[in-house]
Amino acid sequence: MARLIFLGPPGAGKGTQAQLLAGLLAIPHISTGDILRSAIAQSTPLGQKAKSYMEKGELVPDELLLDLVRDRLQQPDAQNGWILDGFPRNVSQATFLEKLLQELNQTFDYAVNLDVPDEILMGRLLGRGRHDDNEQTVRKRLEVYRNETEPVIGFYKERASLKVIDGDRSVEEVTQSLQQSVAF
Ligand code: B4P
Repeated sequence: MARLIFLGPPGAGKGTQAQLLAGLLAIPHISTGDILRSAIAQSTPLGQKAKSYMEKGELVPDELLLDLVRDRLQQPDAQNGWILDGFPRNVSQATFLEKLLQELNQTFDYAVNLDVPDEILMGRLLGRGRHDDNEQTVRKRLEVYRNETEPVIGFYKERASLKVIDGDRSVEEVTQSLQQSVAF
């Protein structure tokens, strides 16, 4: 059983690695970004509220995500492990998650920071071609990451549960390193 939180800047490969590792460990990959994109595609009330924030490269307001994460972690398939990808995105979400896990009587193994230099991130995101991957939005997402998400790394460092993985390697090498360091 593994319970892992994936951190890292946009384009670090959180989604790529979380999906691969979740498949290998047969646990759910819970990506708040994927959940929001699917809500937008289906034009649900959540999607309608999230759309403009995501298009601008801003974080979606916390209140749209907290109940969603609470519900998802209580689903039967999440009782034997999970990989949380893209949540928490700020210290207030991290504090919420800490309390939620206490409530659910769950602990997590590691918060994993995938470390990749900015110039590489830019190239990856602009090469991916997703709707929110134009240059202006990507710059905004990197700025939001520095201001709001980077402090989350300190949050987990203080709790001695942070693992830093060099994400500036091939997809296979990063997966191998994750298997050795956090999922065995
Ligand atoms: P996310 O969906 O989380 O996406 P991301 O951070 O941009 O990308 P990720 O790091 O997963 O990169 P990927 O593996 O795809 O967030 C999107 C938006 O959703 C946010 O801006 C925000 O608005 C909103 N949101 C989500 N969660 C939220 C929350 N909790 N609170 C508020 N708002 C929230 O990789 C990127 C590219 O690199 C791909 O093309 C991939 O193929 C390539 N790549 C990956 N690994 C590689 C490697 N090792 N070498 C070369 N290329 C690689």
